[in-house]
Amino acid sequence: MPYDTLQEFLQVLESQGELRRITTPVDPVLEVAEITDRVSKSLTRDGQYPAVGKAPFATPNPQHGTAAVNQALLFEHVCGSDIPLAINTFGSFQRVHQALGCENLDELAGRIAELVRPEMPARLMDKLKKGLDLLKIGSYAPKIRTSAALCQQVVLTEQADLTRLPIIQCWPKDGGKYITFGQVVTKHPETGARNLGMYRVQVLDKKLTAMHWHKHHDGARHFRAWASLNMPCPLAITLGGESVLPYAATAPLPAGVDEHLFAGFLMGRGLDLVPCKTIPLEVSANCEMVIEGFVDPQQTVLEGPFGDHTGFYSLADQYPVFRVTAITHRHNPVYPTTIVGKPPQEDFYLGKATERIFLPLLKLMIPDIIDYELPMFGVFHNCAFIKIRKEYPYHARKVMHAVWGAGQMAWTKMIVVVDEHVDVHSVDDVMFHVAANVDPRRDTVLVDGPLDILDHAAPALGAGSKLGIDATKKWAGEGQVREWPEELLMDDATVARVSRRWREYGFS
Ligand SMILES: [Mn+2]
Repeated sequence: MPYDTLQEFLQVLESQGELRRITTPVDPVLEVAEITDRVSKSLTRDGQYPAVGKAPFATPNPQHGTAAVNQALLFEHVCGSDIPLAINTFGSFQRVHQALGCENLDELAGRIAELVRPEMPARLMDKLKKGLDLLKIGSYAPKIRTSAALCQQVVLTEQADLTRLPIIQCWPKDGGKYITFGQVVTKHPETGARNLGMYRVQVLDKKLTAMHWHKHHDGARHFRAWASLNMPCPLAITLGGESVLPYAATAPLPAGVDEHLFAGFLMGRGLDLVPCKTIPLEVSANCEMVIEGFVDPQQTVLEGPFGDHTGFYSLADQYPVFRVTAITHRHNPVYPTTIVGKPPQEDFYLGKATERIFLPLLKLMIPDIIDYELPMFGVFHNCAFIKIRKEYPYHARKVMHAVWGAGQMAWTKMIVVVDEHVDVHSVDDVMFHVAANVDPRRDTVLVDGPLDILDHAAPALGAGSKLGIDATKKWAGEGQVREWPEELLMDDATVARVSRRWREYGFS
């Protein structure tokens, strides 16, 4: 089962040897980030790096000395703050499984697939929305309570002061310190639809931050709706809470679906929400800490640069300001945070959770897809490997174009399509078939279209070209004028027999 609070989750991790306490005083500026980066790029206790059951993409950096163990970290003494800091809590497959309360992600994917039944509306995201709407009638809807809440054991209004929190700066050229693991709650002023999204927050002063979000984010939509009424947008940054909340806040749900409902679905019970003290919003009662305030529709401020999950700095730009009206927290709270940068870090595992959990939905949209992999080096949008069972000439090209028309997958800059026998989760196996099976002039496709706005190589913001590589076996109808040789593959019976007798040969 998932955990009710961050601290419960941390206690269990510690009892399993999955959490390390660091008592040495550390600087919130860069030092926490550098320690955490080394730990996230180390082997887990069971020797995995970074993926379960796969050959490693890279090995830990030897110049980092004696390898650390990839564990969650609890920094008990961050200089300038009395509050301990938790990081890397989601930084392995095992810890993500635990936070989401599942044995493996495919099991969860199955539960999502059940939400999307055939009699539902035609468009996929409508199906998911309808399925999630049905949950509201069930027991997964959040319930608003007015009894005393854990996250409001201490209420600070006048004395609210962000500079007392152990907020970190991740990279040398970042614009400043950022809250990086805050689940941001907003509501649409007219529909009342609630949203939970994970957006970075740059701290500017005791009660002032910049509010960063991309135009297509639900939080930004809510803000624009408030701004069009000339009203400040109430907003709460929640930290901690149910162990499923950070994932729920990052999952690509249809607009208009409350992520608290999805979190309830993952928890197996509706979340308890509690009204905020100074703004008209409700937040999870089990949070460690809540920062309440309003986003000002009149004023913007320079936000950034910020070292992003692409491995590059995102440029500074103008964003609205957020004015803090209160900070509430439980007695002895823990402050959760994360870092992003070159993978693998925590966000890699949260992204993998989405890749696996949403595979059944992708298959519904594009039934040709057997499986796919967003390889770690591609940082989500730069590259996708797609496996198909090829049935006709140019089948791979049809699938590329379908992917470039499918929701957020449309932003994928490079697509490699492989045949059914290829291990789509192995970079080596995929690249073997790219190198061997591709005639570059014939088997590559270049198209123009929308791209991830974080793609700095795109000539214009969010727009540029994309590459499709057909690494499948070529057929006569695709311009293959001579015979294609057969690939070396052992027959299934022999593979099974040797596996069965492996120990008999003296191997372990
Ligand atoms: Mn949303």
